Amino acid sequence: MRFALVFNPFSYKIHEENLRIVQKYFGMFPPLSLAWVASIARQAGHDVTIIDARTLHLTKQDVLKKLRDFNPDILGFMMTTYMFPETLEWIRFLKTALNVLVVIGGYNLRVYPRESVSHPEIDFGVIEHALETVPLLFEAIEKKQSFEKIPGLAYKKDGVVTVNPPQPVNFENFPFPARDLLPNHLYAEFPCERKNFTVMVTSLGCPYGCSFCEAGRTPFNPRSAKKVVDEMQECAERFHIREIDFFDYDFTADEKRVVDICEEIRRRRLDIAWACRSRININLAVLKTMRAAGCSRIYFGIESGSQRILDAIRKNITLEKIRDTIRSAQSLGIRCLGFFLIGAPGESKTTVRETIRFAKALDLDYVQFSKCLAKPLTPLWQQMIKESGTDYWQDWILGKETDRDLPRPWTELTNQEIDRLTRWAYISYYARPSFLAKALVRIRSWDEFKRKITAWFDMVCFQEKKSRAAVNFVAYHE
Ligand code: B12
Repeated sequence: MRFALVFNPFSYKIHEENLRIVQKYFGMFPPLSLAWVASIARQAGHDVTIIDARTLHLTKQDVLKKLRDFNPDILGFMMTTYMFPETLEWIRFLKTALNVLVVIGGYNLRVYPRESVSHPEIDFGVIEHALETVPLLFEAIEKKQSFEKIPGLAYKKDGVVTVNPPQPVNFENFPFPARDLLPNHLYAEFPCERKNFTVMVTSLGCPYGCSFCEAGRTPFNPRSAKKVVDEMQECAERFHIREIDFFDYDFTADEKRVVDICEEIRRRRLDIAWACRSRININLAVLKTMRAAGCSRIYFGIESGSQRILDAIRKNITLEKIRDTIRSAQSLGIRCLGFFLIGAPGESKTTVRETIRFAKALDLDYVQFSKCLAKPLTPLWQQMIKESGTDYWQDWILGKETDRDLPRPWTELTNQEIDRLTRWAYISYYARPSFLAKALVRIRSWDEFKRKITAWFDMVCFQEKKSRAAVNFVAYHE
């Protein structure tokens, strides 16, 4: 089969958890999910291409032209809940022009498999992982066999959506993402210091149960240290990658695995700077090992400066532990970024002020304040459904809802107040002369200076009163 995967550009949404200004400067990231699917299909003997229309700034017409040259039998798209309608619009356009089969996958299929596949332009949906499902699906299409026994597949049988339950997969058995099909030299993230840059995922799931996160209590499914470092080495040798951001929900969940990865990086003398996301419960000895192996930034989920809020969201950490861990990481020269939530259960103006004060006292290199959102599969989503009597996200997937601010029945703050407090949190954090002086001293190149100073001015001086939806939204791109 000839299989073309398309990553379409996406716009800013009102219901997003981040302010528009933050989305704008996030960066350009490789469509990693599609790169996994591509390598899985290729391993099964199919011809595959990926068109990263977002990064290459391609229009629908440009993509159509490229697809006509490739002449696919089947098109593939990744679906998140939030960007579903606009990806569907791309699918509609390309399917009408090419009249080929369409398969979709991605996180949204786990939440709404039936609703996603109910649209007439979708032929197949892969509910969880592509590893077993895609090779079996392509074989069944080629041999004109039944789809009944293919695990993890949603398809239409006599016009009715049928869902075959998925089977668990072992992440260790995945081939490396097909980065050879991507424009690796174009990717970067805001705090990035070296190029080429990429992202990696080395584990699935998260054993913790925070109430705002959809990954809570999903089985932790790690790849071995050897496999992880083999992929890093491939990145360095084949794609000239010198900086990697590990996007795992909690890269440090298994201490022994982290130490093994670090020792293997050092043994192979890989010259790669890397960053990762971690919970706050990580000790000085492990941090030292990470630093020695090239870890330059850690993104910590801190969420709040109020112990009451931390307990309400079931974060299972203390303010004291946060201070301790950040101090340890900083003492080793690791740059620390804190993720914070505004508008969490039980939040008031007072607790937001506590959070801002706490973030400043931690003296973090970067902070991100997100508006707490009822994301699908979270306890907060269940609460929103119970209190509003409808499932906004389900209606959104079915095309019955518009992009709008969602209710937050768990706090006394209004959406307007949450928006204003979030903007204020950023401005009061980043506009401090002490922060600016420290950040300027660390800048290493003219490009980095331009990127950071423009973002700073945008954030502090020109930020809009309320983030607007934007069809022509362009993320910053170096
Ligand atoms: C890397 C990443 C990105 C990258 C690359 C996106 C991409 N297409 O690869 C960037 C930074 C661009 C990105 C952007 C966004 N992302 Co993102 N991203 C991730 C992240 C961290 C890792 C993805 C990954 O590689 N996982 C490992 C692989 C093995 O698993 P997988 O992605 O689930 O893919 C497997 C299956 O889902 C399936 N599959 C996936 N896609 C397809 C497509 C086809 C055709 C088939 C057959 C199968 C298939 O097969 C894959 C291999 O088994 C995940 C979180 C996570 N840890 O998974 C979030 C995640 C997928 N992203 C998420 C979100 C919200 C977004 C954004 C909306 C954020 C924003 N506001 O801008 C955008 C939307 C992008 C879009 N076009 O829709 C959510 C989705 C939640 C939801 N309910 O839909 C997640 C789950 C994070 C989270 N916890 O919130 N993201």
